[in-house]
Amino acid sequence: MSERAYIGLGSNLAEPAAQLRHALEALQRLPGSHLAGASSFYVSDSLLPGQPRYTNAVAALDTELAPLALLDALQAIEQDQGRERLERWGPRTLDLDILLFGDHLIDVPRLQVPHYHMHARAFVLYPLAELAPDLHLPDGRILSQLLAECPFTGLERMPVPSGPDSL
Ligand code: ROI
Repeated sequence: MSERAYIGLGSNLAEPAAQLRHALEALQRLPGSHLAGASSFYVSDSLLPGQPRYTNAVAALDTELAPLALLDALQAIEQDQGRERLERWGPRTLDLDILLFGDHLIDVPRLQVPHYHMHARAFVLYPLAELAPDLHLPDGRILSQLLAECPFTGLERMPVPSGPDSL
C-alpha cells in the first residue's frame, strides 16, 4: 500500500539550493515511490548561532517503502551528497527528515514521526502548508492552528524556479 510521506529538506553548505534540487531529483528516483510535489525554497537564519543560513523545503512523496526503508534511502541520499556527521547539530550539506508518514505514529530509536521539532518550526510548517494547507497531523494537531502560533518572521521565500529543469 502506498503512503503519503512528507520529507523536510535542509542545507546550509555547498550551494544549499543546488543541494535541495539534487535531493529532489534523488527522491524522484526512489524505488516504489512517486514525488507528488515540492514546496518553494525558504531561506532563514540557523536556529543555532554561528552557522550559515539554511535553505529549507518540504517534499510530498507517495511511497510503497516501509518507514525504516525510507529512512535508509534518505540517509543514503544524504551520504551521496557528502554529508558528514561530525557534530550533532553542525552545519550540513543535506538533511532529510521524515516529517509525517501517512497517519502513522512512530517512536522507535531510529525514527520518531511526526518529527519531534516540526510543530514549532516556521521553515517546516510554511512549506508544508503550500503542499497540504488542510493537513491534520496524526497526533490530533491541525496545521493551520500550528501556523497561527508560528510567525513567518525571519523566513524568506525564494522565487519559484521555472523552465525545463524545474519539477
Ligand atoms: N535552522 C534552520 N533555519 N533550518 C534548519 O534546517 C535547521 N536545522 C538545524 C538547526 C541547526 C537546529 N537549525 C536550523 O538542525
